[in-house]
Amino acid sequence: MRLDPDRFLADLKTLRGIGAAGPGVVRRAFDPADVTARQWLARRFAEAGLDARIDAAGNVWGLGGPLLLGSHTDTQPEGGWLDGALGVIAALEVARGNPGVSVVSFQDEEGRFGATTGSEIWSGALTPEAADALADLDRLTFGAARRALPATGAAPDPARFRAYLEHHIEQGPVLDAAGEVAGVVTAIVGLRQIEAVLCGRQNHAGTTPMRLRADAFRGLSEADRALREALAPLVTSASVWTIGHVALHPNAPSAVPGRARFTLQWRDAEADRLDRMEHAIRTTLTRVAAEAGLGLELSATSALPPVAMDPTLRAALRDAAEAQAPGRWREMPSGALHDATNVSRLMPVGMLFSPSIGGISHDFAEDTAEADLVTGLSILADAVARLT
Ligand code: HGY
Ligand code: MN
Ligand code: MN
Repeated sequence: MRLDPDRFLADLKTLRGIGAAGPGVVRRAFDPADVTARQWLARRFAEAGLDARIDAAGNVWGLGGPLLLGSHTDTQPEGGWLDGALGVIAALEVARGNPGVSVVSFQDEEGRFGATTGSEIWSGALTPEAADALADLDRLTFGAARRALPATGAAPDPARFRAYLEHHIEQGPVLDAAGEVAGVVTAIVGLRQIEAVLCGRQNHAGTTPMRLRADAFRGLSEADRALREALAPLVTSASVWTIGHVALHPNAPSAVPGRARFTLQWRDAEADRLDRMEHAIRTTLTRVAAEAGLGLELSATSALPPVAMDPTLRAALRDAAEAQAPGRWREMPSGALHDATNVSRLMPVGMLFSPSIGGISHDFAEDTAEADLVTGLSILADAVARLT
């Protein structure tokens, strides 16, 4: 297999130009830029001699041999140019001239509608009907959105593949701080998420005395403090939780907020600690709402379990890393979630990281040195050669 680093970097930069926003990218699942990118990908897969198709969930496949490589090409609302894209373009470059490899770009890994929706559907973790009912924060459903990208073929039977490898940026500070160029992933954390609504009483911001207010934002502020207190004895320094989306109603300077809708997401490597965190989260939110005289609506929990990487794939990645970048790599867990979590329901999975400059990701400023991208490609190709 003869890699062409210039072609690899050129493809990455062409993809970067679809939905470009300064140094970053905006390609939300099924938005016009995402549709354009996926249709471009399908053409590139076909030009590479792969059996290219887009399935009903918007996953883009380049079918060849039984070793599946890939990631995703949709982005966060303010996405980096490499999150997901690196793994898909590296997979394409490795697949060129290698009959043992297939390629995929999963849809909605960034969770506009669900959480890693495209690979959840393919892996059987989510039915197409349930997926179609998922809605984004503007209440657009997956079912309505996916009409923008007509299917061109059926999703492949997972039985045709024997393993999955995903090359991804670390999205954290570890490799960059250590001056290392590759991470062989040991495990991917589990993730859980709920949506909550605190319901108070909308009122006039000038005439409503403070003691008479049922202020939903004040409840959220108290909830954030109470959660930190409740979770502190349960967590380790690797546990995380985030209130990443907040929508106040009516969200107006002269109105006491009557409603605060927000998401709460938490992650950890241990399933039982995720359970304990969930219990503390639900009881704390219930208590704070009651004490503040606010109503509370809590959604069901969406969950992705912690997943260990396959030992054989890890060994091939370790050997390849040592061959291509002796002494400049490490084994490490993934604090970010990936499609590999869902694919692990079907087959052995492995992951390779390339460093993120400054550990920045999910931000337009996300970046990696080109030399490190090419080193990652070489390690991926070396591991594939050891596995085929
Ligand atoms: O949120 C994540 O971990 C992934 O980057 N979507
Ligand atoms: Mn990603
Ligand atoms: Mn991401």
